Amino acid sequence: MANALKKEQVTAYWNDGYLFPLPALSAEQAFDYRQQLESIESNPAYHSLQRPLGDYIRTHTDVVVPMAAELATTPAVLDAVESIIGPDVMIWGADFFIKEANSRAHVTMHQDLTYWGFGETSNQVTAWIALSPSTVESGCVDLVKGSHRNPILPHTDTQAEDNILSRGQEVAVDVREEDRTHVELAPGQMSLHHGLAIHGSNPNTSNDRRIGYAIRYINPEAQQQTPHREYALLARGADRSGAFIHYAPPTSPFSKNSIALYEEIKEQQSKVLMAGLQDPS
Ligand SMILES: O=C(O)CCC(=O)C(=O)O
Repeated sequence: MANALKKEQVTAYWNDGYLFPLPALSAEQAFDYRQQLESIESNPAYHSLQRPLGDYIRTHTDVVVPMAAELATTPAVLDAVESIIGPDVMIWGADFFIKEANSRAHVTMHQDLTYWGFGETSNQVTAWIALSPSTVESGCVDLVKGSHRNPILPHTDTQAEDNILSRGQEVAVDVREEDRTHVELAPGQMSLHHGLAIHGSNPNTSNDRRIGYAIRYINPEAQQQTPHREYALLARGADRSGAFIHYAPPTSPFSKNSIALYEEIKEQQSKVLMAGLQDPS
């Protein structure tokens, strides 16, 4: 494994709940993926799909867009992920977090595992790959060191307009400014974070878009605690759990079959992701 983590890096991940910066792509590859993404965004043919294009870009993009599945199965990324969760690696989610230049879009501080239905497991890790400069100015991800040692903490649903999260969830604890580690990344670099690590991000005050691709990797030991069906793309190794329905990467953008699969996955996952949604009023 050319990009396997060193022992000290693995130790740092488990101590801090995150690790960065790590190499994922060359700057040229990152630029090429950005261009592929932006050509999809600007293609009029993809603006009359069943859902607004932004929905497909925001979550489970690997189900409907070949370049998103290719990026999520990049060997250098999987090598680092394998160092954390072992040789059997599945993709459970793959989400673009895009903040337009000089926009108010932000992400409130939260723990990912709160609404995933897997409990407080360490059989997961998120790789966040930068496709544009991710800096304090552009609203990089901020993580709280050691916060992954917490259980799942209470969250409130803000559903605020400029919050990119599905329900605007926010952890109900005060996070001091000095406790935020700014995860600055150059295009092609990535960070890894644990699903219990508290994190969020501020608005983008730069003149460029901030584009990050967050891939949720799990291993077959991750056990869904609610009765809905779970889907995953097997990226490496094997899954003998029998608990997941495996899907293949798409071969063309937004094919009829991949859109149907997308709807099925969204319907099943929304049963847990949106469970107990609070009315903010
Ligand atoms: O991209 C961001 O600003 C937030 C990302 C995030 O919340 C995540 O990867 O879980």
